[in-house]
Amino acid sequence: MTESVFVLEALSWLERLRIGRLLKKYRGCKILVLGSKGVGKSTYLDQLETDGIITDPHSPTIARNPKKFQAYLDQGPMTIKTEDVGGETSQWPHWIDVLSENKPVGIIFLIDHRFPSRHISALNFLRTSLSSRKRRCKFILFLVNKYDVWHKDTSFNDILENYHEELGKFRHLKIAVISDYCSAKTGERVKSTLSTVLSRFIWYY
Ligand SMILES: Nc1nc2c(ncn2[C@@H]2O[C@H](COP(=O)(O)OP(=O)(O)OP(=O)(O)O)[C@@H](O)[C@H]2O)c(=O)[nH]1
Ligand SMILES: [Mg+2]
Repeated sequence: MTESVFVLEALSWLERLRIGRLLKKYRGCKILVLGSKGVGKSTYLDQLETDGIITDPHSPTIARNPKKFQAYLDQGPMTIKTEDVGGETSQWPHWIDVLSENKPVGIIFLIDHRFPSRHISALNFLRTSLSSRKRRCKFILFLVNKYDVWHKDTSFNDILENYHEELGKFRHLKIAVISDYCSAKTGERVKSTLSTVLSRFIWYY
Protein backbone atom coordinates (compact mmCIF):
# COMPACT_ATOMS: atom_id res chain seq x y z
CA MET A 1 0.00 0.00 0.00
CA THR A 2 2.73 2.47 0.98
CA GLU A 3 4.56 1.72 -2.26
CA SER A 4 1.49 2.48 -4.42
CA VAL A 5 1.01 5.83 -2.70
CA PHE A 6 4.65 6.72 -3.28
CA VAL A 7 4.46 5.83 -6.99
CA LEU A 8 1.22 7.78 -7.48
CA GLU A 9 2.67 10.89 -5.85
CA ALA A 10 5.68 10.79 -8.14
CA LEU A 11 3.49 10.87 -11.27
CA SER A 12 1.99 13.82 -13.19
CA TRP A 13 -1.77 14.45 -12.95
CA LEU A 14 -2.27 13.11 -16.46
CA GLU A 15 -0.52 9.89 -15.66
CA ARG A 16 -2.45 9.59 -12.43
CA LEU A 17 -5.71 10.09 -14.32
CA ARG A 18 -4.74 7.35 -16.73
CA ILE A 19 -3.82 4.96 -13.96
CA GLY A 20 -7.03 5.85 -12.12
CA ARG A 21 -9.01 4.69 -15.15
CA LEU A 22 -6.99 1.52 -15.33
CA LEU A 23 -7.56 0.84 -11.66
CA LYS A 24 -11.28 1.31 -12.13
CA LYS A 25 -11.27 -1.40 -14.74
CA TYR A 26 -9.02 -3.51 -12.60
CA ARG A 27 -11.46 -3.35 -9.68
CA GLY A 28 -14.09 -4.85 -11.93
CA CYS A 29 -11.90 -7.50 -13.44
CA LYS A 30 -13.57 -9.40 -16.25
CA ILE A 31 -12.22 -12.88 -16.60
CA LEU A 32 -13.57 -16.11 -17.98
CA VAL A 33 -12.81 -19.61 -16.80
CA LEU A 34 -12.83 -22.05 -19.70
CA GLY A 35 -11.70 -25.60 -20.29
CA SER A 36 -12.96 -29.03 -21.16
CA LYS A 37 -15.66 -30.86 -19.21
CA GLY A 38 -15.04 -31.84 -15.62
CA VAL A 39 -11.70 -30.03 -15.22
CA GLY A 40 -13.00 -28.03 -12.27
CA LYS A 41 -14.20 -24.68 -13.68
CA SER A 42 -17.24 -24.40 -11.41
CA THR A 43 -15.22 -25.56 -8.40
CA TYR A 44 -12.52 -22.97 -9.20
CA LEU A 45 -15.06 -20.12 -9.33
CA ASP A 46 -16.71 -21.42 -6.19
CA GLN A 47 -13.33 -21.48 -4.44
CA LEU A 48 -12.64 -17.86 -5.44
CA GLU A 49 -16.11 -16.73 -4.43
CA THR A 50 -16.55 -18.55 -1.13
CA ASP A 51 -12.98 -18.59 0.12
CA GLY A 52 -12.94 -22.33 0.56
CA ILE A 53 -16.51 -23.22 1.42
CA ILE A 54 -17.15 -25.02 -1.85
CA THR A 55 -20.21 -26.96 -2.94
CA ASP A 56 -19.22 -30.46 -3.93
CA PRO A 57 -19.99 -32.13 -6.23
CA HIS A 58 -21.14 -29.72 -8.92
CA SER A 59 -23.44 -30.91 -11.67
CA PRO A 60 -22.04 -30.45 -15.17
CA THR A 61 -22.67 -26.83 -16.13
CA ILE A 62 -25.10 -26.11 -18.91
CA ALA A 63 -25.88 -22.84 -20.68
CA ARG A 64 -24.57 -19.59 -19.20
CA ASN A 65 -24.39 -18.62 -15.56
CA PRO A 66 -23.34 -14.99 -15.05
CA LYS A 67 -21.52 -14.31 -11.80
CA LYS A 68 -20.27 -11.25 -9.99
CA PHE A 69 -18.54 -11.52 -6.65
CA GLN A 70 -15.73 -10.19 -4.49
CA ALA A 71 -12.56 -12.25 -4.43
CA TYR A 72 -10.06 -11.49 -1.68
CA LEU A 73 -6.81 -11.53 -3.60
CA ASP A 74 -3.33 -10.45 -2.50
CA GLN A 75 -4.11 -6.94 -3.81
CA GLY A 76 -7.24 -6.77 -1.65
CA PRO A 77 -10.91 -7.32 -2.49
CA MET A 78 -11.57 -7.37 -6.20
CA THR A 79 -14.87 -7.62 -8.05
CA ILE A 80 -14.78 -10.49 -10.47
CA LYS A 81 -17.26 -10.41 -13.32
CA THR A 82 -17.54 -13.68 -15.12
CA GLU A 83 -19.80 -16.44 -16.39
CA ASP A 84 -19.65 -20.10 -15.52
CA VAL A 85 -20.01 -22.14 -18.69
CA GLY A 86 -19.86 -25.86 -19.39
CA GLY A 87 -16.93 -27.71 -20.89
CA GLU A 88 -18.87 -30.41 -22.74
CA THR A 89 -18.38 -29.89 -26.51
CA SER A 90 -22.11 -29.21 -26.93
CA GLN A 91 -21.58 -26.20 -24.63
CA TRP A 92 -18.67 -24.68 -26.57
CA PRO A 93 -20.88 -22.43 -28.73
CA HIS A 94 -21.67 -20.58 -25.48
CA TRP A 95 -17.95 -19.79 -25.16
CA ILE A 96 -18.19 -17.76 -28.36
CA ASP A 97 -21.11 -15.78 -26.96
CA VAL A 98 -19.55 -15.11 -23.57
CA LEU A 99 -16.27 -14.10 -25.19
CA SER A 100 -17.85 -11.59 -27.52
CA GLU A 101 -20.28 -10.19 -24.96
CA ASN A 102 -17.95 -10.00 -21.96
CA LYS A 103 -14.69 -9.12 -23.72
CA PRO A 104 -12.64 -10.48 -20.82
CA VAL A 105 -9.18 -9.06 -20.11
CA GLY A 106 -7.97 -12.52 -19.30
CA ILE A 107 -8.95 -16.14 -19.54
CA ILE A 108 -8.21 -18.80 -17.01
CA PHE A 109 -7.96 -22.02 -18.94
CA LEU A 110 -8.18 -25.10 -16.77
CA ILE A 111 -7.05 -28.58 -17.62
CA ASP A 112 -6.51 -31.64 -15.49
CA HIS A 113 -3.90 -34.39 -15.77
CA ARG A 114 -5.97 -36.66 -18.00
CA PHE A 115 -7.04 -36.72 -21.67
CA PRO A 116 -4.57 -34.24 -23.27
CA SER A 117 -6.23 -34.52 -26.68
CA ARG A 118 -9.49 -33.28 -25.18
CA HIS A 119 -7.77 -30.22 -23.70
CA ILE A 120 -5.88 -29.54 -26.93
CA SER A 121 -9.17 -29.51 -28.87
CA ALA A 122 -10.67 -27.10 -26.35
CA LEU A 123 -7.59 -24.83 -26.56
CA ASN A 124 -7.78 -24.92 -30.33
CA PHE A 125 -11.43 -23.94 -30.24
CA LEU A 126 -10.65 -21.07 -27.89
CA ARG A 127 -7.83 -19.78 -30.11
CA THR A 128 -10.02 -19.86 -33.19
CA SER A 129 -12.79 -18.06 -31.32
CA LEU A 130 -10.39 -15.37 -30.13
CA SER A 131 -8.73 -14.81 -33.49
CA SER A 132 -11.96 -14.15 -35.31
CA ARG A 133 -13.30 -11.58 -32.91
CA LYS A 134 -12.65 -8.10 -31.60
CA ARG A 135 -11.19 -8.76 -28.22
CA ARG A 136 -9.51 -7.29 -25.19
CA CYS A 137 -7.94 -10.50 -23.91
CA LYS A 138 -4.31 -9.94 -22.91
CA PHE A 139 -3.46 -13.12 -21.09
CA ILE A 140 -4.32 -16.74 -20.57
CA LEU A 141 -3.59 -18.25 -17.21
CA PHE A 142 -3.18 -21.91 -18.13
CA LEU A 143 -3.73 -23.92 -14.97
CA VAL A 144 -3.25 -27.62 -14.46
CA ASN A 145 -5.92 -28.26 -11.86
CA LYS A 146 -6.36 -31.15 -9.41
CA TYR A 147 -2.81 -30.84 -8.12
CA ASP A 148 -3.91 -32.78 -5.02
CA VAL A 149 -4.64 -35.79 -7.26
CA TRP A 150 -1.64 -35.85 -9.63
CA HIS A 151 1.31 -34.41 -7.69
CA LYS A 152 2.49 -37.73 -6.28
CA ASP A 153 2.58 -39.54 -9.64
CA THR A 154 3.72 -36.95 -12.14
CA SER A 155 5.30 -33.51 -12.42
CA PHE A 156 3.90 -30.22 -13.63
CA ASN A 157 6.51 -30.08 -16.44
CA ASP A 158 5.62 -33.55 -17.68
CA ILE A 159 1.97 -32.57 -17.96
CA LEU A 160 2.82 -29.22 -19.57
CA GLU A 161 4.97 -30.84 -22.26
CA ASN A 162 1.83 -31.95 -24.11
CA TYR A 163 0.68 -28.37 -24.57
CA HIS A 164 3.78 -26.41 -25.64
CA GLU A 165 2.92 -26.42 -29.32
CA GLU A 166 -0.71 -25.46 -28.87
CA LEU A 167 0.06 -22.76 -26.31
CA GLY A 168 2.78 -21.32 -28.57
CA LYS A 169 0.13 -20.48 -31.17
CA PHE A 170 -1.36 -17.80 -28.89
CA ARG A 171 1.82 -15.78 -29.45
CA HIS A 172 0.52 -14.87 -32.93
CA LEU A 173 -2.52 -13.31 -31.29
CA LYS A 174 -0.26 -11.33 -28.92
CA ILE A 175 -1.80 -13.08 -25.94
CA ALA A 176 0.60 -13.94 -23.14
CA VAL A 177 0.30 -17.40 -21.67
CA ILE A 178 1.29 -18.05 -18.09
CA SER A 179 1.28 -21.68 -17.02
CA ASP A 180 0.87 -22.81 -13.45
CA TYR A 181 -1.03 -25.36 -11.40
CA CYS A 182 -3.55 -25.39 -8.59
CA SER A 183 -6.13 -27.37 -6.75
CA ALA A 184 -9.57 -25.80 -7.02
CA LYS A 185 -10.85 -28.26 -4.44
CA THR A 186 -8.33 -27.55 -1.68
CA GLY A 187 -7.76 -23.94 -2.73
CA GLU A 188 -4.01 -24.41 -3.09
CA ARG A 189 -2.49 -21.79 -5.46
CA VAL A 190 -5.94 -20.62 -6.61
CA LYS A 191 -5.68 -17.05 -5.36
CA SER A 192 -1.91 -16.67 -5.47
CA THR A 193 -1.64 -17.55 -9.18
CA LEU A 194 -4.44 -15.15 -10.13
CA SER A 195 -3.04 -12.36 -7.94
CA THR A 196 0.40 -12.70 -9.52
CA VAL A 197 -0.92 -12.57 -13.06
CA LEU A 198 -3.22 -9.62 -12.45
CA SER A 199 -0.42 -7.63 -10.86
CA ARG A 200 1.74 -8.21 -13.95
CA PHE A 201 -0.90 -7.17 -16.46
CA ILE A 202 -2.58 -4.28 -14.77
CA TRP A 203 -0.75 -1.73 -16.92
CA TYR A 204 -1.77 -3.19 -20.23
CA TYR A 205 -5.52 -2.69 -20.21
N1 LIG B 1 -9.49 -33.84 -6.34
C1 LIG B 1 -9.91 -32.75 -6.98
N2 LIG B 1 -11.10 -32.75 -7.57
C2 LIG B 1 -11.49 -31.63 -8.19
C3 LIG B 1 -10.71 -30.45 -8.23
N3 LIG B 1 -11.39 -29.51 -8.92
C4 LIG B 1 -12.54 -30.07 -9.28
N4 LIG B 1 -12.62 -31.35 -8.86
C5 LIG B 1 -13.71 -32.30 -9.03
O1 LIG B 1 -13.91 -32.51 -10.43
C6 LIG B 1 -15.29 -32.71 -10.69
C7 LIG B 1 -15.77 -31.73 -11.75
O2 LIG B 1 -15.68 -30.42 -11.22
P1 LIG B 1 -16.51 -29.20 -11.82
O3 LIG B 1 -16.09 -27.98 -11.09
O4 LIG B 1 -17.94 -29.51 -11.87
O5 LIG B 1 -15.93 -29.21 -13.30
P2 LIG B 1 -16.39 -28.27 -14.52
O6 LIG B 1 -15.16 -27.97 -15.28
O7 LIG B 1 -17.16 -27.12 -14.02
O8 LIG B 1 -17.29 -29.27 -15.34
P3 LIG B 1 -18.36 -28.89 -16.51
O9 LIG B 1 -19.25 -27.84 -15.97
O10 LIG B 1 -19.08 -30.17 -16.79
O11 LIG B 1 -17.57 -28.46 -17.69
C8 LIG B 1 -16.01 -32.54 -9.34
O12 LIG B 1 -16.24 -33.81 -8.76
C9 LIG B 1 -15.02 -31.77 -8.50
O13 LIG B 1 -15.12 -32.02 -7.12
C10 LIG B 1 -9.44 -30.49 -7.58
O14 LIG B 1 -8.67 -29.52 -7.56
N5 LIG B 1 -9.09 -31.67 -6.98
MG1 LIG C 1 -19.09 -26.51 -14.40
